[in-house]
Amino acid sequence: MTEGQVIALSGGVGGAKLVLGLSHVLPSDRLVVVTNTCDDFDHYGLRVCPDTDTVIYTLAGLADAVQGWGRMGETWSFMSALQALGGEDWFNLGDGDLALHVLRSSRLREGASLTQVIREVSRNLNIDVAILPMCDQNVSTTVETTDGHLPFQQYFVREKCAPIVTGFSFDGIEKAVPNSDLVLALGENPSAIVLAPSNPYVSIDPILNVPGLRAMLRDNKAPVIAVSPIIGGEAVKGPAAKMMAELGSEVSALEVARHYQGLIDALIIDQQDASLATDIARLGIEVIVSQTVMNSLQDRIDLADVTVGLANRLMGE
Ligand code: FO1
Repeated sequence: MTEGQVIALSGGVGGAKLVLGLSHVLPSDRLVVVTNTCDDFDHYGLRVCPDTDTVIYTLAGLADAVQGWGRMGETWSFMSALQALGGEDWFNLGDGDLALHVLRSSRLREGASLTQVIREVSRNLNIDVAILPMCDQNVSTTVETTDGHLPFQQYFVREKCAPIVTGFSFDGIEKAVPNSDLVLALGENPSAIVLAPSNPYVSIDPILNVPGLRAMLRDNKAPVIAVSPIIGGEAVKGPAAKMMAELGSEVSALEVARHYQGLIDALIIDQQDASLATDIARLGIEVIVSQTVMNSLQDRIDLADVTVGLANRLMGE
């Protein structure tokens, strides 16, 4: 087992499952989680950071794993009072979740960086794993659809992912700077870089599009391993498969391999997709067939073990 850190890039619920598994198989000082911040937006003057918050709640044992976002056992007094006052209520803010948005927004207004705020929140929730937003600058995904350009949360929540997607843009990304703690971690001989099973287009690509970051990952000695979020032609959760189809791509783990080709050394696919292994290998990508459906905590741990084991083998080669 090499001693370097495992650096995991994650979006929301799918990526967070593998991150939880990794947090069980690695000492906390050997896991660094980089989160997508292009889902982030200002709502009622509050900075909401969905993918980062899903990872925070997941590692703190507070997540509503079924819903995929927010806190378990949440109450909704704020939302019912807001509705009674006629406030726009398409985006649900639970009472406990609201405390995080209020605190974070206050700290950001005081001049703290998002990284600093996430570090403070993590410490108060007894999370030892480093959770790093991909950058501290404000960036946001615009979903280009046949109904026009939509801010990400309006596409995802208000329109329930119904519009037909034609493309994406990551507004502000050209001014984004890779998280400095991430750059440090990349310079300390990490043992693996993992693209967790999140949406390739709107969760992983925003991170890879932070100027300079894709090259830093590709050129790092550590193996770059992706876990396919597409299983049997379906996304486990969310709009990845629908987006893939609407963009005219084949909806498969092979398409995921094509999407990451040139960056990844290996792709972990589910047993259901074993027949695709040869075609993926032809792309120069090592293929590992394993169970990637994560229903139980043990599933999460087992997939994390497979991922870390693969990294060690590739590092040894
Ligand atoms: N997703 C929804 O589908 N409906 C919601 O009302 C909703 C509220 C919400 C509040 C805080 C938060 O951190 C996430 C929230 N999400 C909600 C999920 C959010 O849209 C994420 O961007 C998606 O999970 C995609 O990553």
